[in-house]
Amino acid sequence: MNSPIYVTQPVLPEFDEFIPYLEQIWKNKILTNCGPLHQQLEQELCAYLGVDYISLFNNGTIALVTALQALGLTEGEVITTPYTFVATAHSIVWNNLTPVFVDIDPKTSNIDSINVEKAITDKTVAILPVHCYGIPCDVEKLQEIANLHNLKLIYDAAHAFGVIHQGKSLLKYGDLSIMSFHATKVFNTFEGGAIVCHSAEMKQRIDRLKNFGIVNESTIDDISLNGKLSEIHAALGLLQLKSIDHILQARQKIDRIYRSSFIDIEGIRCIERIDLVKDNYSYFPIVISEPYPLSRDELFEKLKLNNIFARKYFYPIMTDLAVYKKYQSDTPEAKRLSEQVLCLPLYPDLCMESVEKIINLIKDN
Ligand code: T4K
Repeated sequence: MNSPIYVTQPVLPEFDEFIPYLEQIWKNKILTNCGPLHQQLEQELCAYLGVDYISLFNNGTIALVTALQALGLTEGEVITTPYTFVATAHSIVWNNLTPVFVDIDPKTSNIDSINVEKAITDKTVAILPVHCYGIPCDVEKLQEIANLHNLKLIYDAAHAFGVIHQGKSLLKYGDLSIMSFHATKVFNTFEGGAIVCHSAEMKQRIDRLKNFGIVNESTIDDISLNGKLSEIHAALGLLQLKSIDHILQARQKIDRIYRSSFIDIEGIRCIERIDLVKDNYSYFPIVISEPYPLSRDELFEKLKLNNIFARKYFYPIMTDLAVYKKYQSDTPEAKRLSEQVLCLPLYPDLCMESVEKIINLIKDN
């Protein structure tokens, strides 16, 4: 039997390249608490991504929780999308805020700004959209709405590493953006994440919040978490950054092959990527509907029988999860998309033979 093909597989640097970093850590015995490798990675990421300030985190979820705290959001409603990974919604509830789920635009899979505007009440304090699959939200319109209603705008940019939109980093929009460097992401540090912000004052606030709220040895200003990224993880990030452009090129090649192969299949829609200066091809979602002869779940099972493990990112929508039932709202577009979507394997080491096998299984019905 062929070996299994998963939705993704992390890229790793050459093992030997990691050893000098380990030697450095073993020699100077600085393992964490924003040491030299952590600082170097923050600087190199700012330069690579074209942003002013980055604060590294141990994962994207804690970065999200901290981002809301950094903006002083302690009560009220946060408008967000039901079509996302649970971490987005969890971060709102962890801050004792109320998530208000509004419907998406099925063309992009992102929150629809018209629905955002309709959902604003006198309790609304922030908007938390997701650049789903790395596809930019309607950033101009969302900023306009946030400005008009005096709301904070935080982007969950967990999928948006390196995306350039209208000539600048997508991470520059909004008050804050959070990233994930999880093993399954375009850029990984095993586990990891970051907040991108736009001022030295905000960076200092976030740096304190991710370190228990410590100001100095005798002053603690906030009741916050430990969100620091260790030196080993930062070292890995420095190495990964060296090959990021090759990683993105390899992803683009597979994205193009899939896209051109499915163009003539009725009932298969590839979610279009906006014409970006730089894309990151972070997922390959297809949307399955009639007259394609199989339902999404049937295609999922067929691929699985052939040892191909596509994923239903993002099914179910948040409001269909028992833990979010009390935040129920009517989001038919998100529900429909979640029942039709399938993310196909996409990662740099996916060989052409496997890509062809996946395409043929989808074509032959
Ligand atoms: N916001 C959004 C919009 C997000 O999508 C996420 C995370 C976050 C926030 C939170 O960021 P983090 O706190 O995670 O930094 C995965 C990831 O765990 C999660 O990071 C990600 N989104 C989500 C979309 O997907 P699972 O449960 O689907 O992962 P898992 O373990 O099933 O992995 C998928 C496939 O990847 C496996 O079948 C095999 C492969 N894999 C996975 C891992 C972990 C490997 O080859 N090696 C590995 O080490 O959640």
